[in-house]
Amino acid sequence: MGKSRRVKTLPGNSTSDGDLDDRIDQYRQTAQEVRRDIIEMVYAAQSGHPGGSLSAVEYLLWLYNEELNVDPANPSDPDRDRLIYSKGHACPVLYALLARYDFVDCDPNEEFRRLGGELPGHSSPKVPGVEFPSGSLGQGLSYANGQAMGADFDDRDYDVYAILGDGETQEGNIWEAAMSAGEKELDVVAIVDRNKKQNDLPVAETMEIDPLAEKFEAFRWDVWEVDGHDFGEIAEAFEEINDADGPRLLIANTVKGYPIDFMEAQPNGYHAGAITDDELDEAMEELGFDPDTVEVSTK
Ligand SMILES: Cc1ncc(C[n+]2csc(CCOP(=O)(O)OP(=O)(O)O)c2C)c(N)n1
Ligand SMILES: [Mg+2]
Repeated sequence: MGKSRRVKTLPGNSTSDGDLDDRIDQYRQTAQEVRRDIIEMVYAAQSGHPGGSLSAVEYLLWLYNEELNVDPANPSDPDRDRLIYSKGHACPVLYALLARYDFVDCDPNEEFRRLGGELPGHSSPKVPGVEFPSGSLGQGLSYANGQAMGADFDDRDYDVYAILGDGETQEGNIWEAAMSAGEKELDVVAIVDRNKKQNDLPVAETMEIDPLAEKFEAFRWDVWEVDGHDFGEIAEAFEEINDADGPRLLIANTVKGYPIDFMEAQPNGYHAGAITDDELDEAMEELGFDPDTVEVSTK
């Protein structure tokens, strides 16, 4: 595993110095802003995937601020760490972060899901800072394995992270990749967003994936499990993850649609859809923003 642990100081509102508690306070505030950005983006486009974006905010903020060695001025640097975002339908969160940290300079509220727009509805590497063309679920872990093998072939010292949906782990390709990463002891860190819901229904009612930890352990992975909305738990897990080698899985227990009540209440955690005017106001209030100060219009 590479020794690069901290992001280069990212522009915008990145934090990576100072006391851990202070950093976590800052991340908590930033998380609310990122959630506002997600809701605005999906409202403006009148389509998109807010539920699985809202569940992914904390661990992605942690990666960008604490782990990833990436540089918006040189997003194709061959030595950059690789973030393979495999659940690419839930890309509003990724775009919100890439805009915040200056990888993209367009206005996501104008470009997301527009015909010919800069930010396609599933994350695409044509967007600076996006590594992997997603949309067809199940492929990101294999791609991450390839990147980890590439680091060895090219004698490079970058780290590889893969973000998977929990419903996504129903895909057969995930298990082929899990098996080969274990057998070849590949340096891959995977995070499963265990929000327990997928596109229509809860995961358990579609096809249960538990016991997830034991399944990965059987393929020789080391596994950590945290509350995926708790920066303190994420920080502790990464202290150990960073000291380990080989394939490592972080199960991030999250809530799909968090923390917006009407989204969480849906059987699919508001997987996808067009946010109405009333829902926009309600979501902003729940996030602590005055709806009257939100300036966003639909296309
Ligand atoms: C191969 C493939 N099959 C089906 C779909 C349709 N699909 C889009 S999102 C989704 C559910 C994903 O659920 P999960 O992985 O749990 O993601 P999250 O809850 O984080 O949104 C499905 C089945 C797809 N994109 N790709
Ligand atoms: Mg899910």
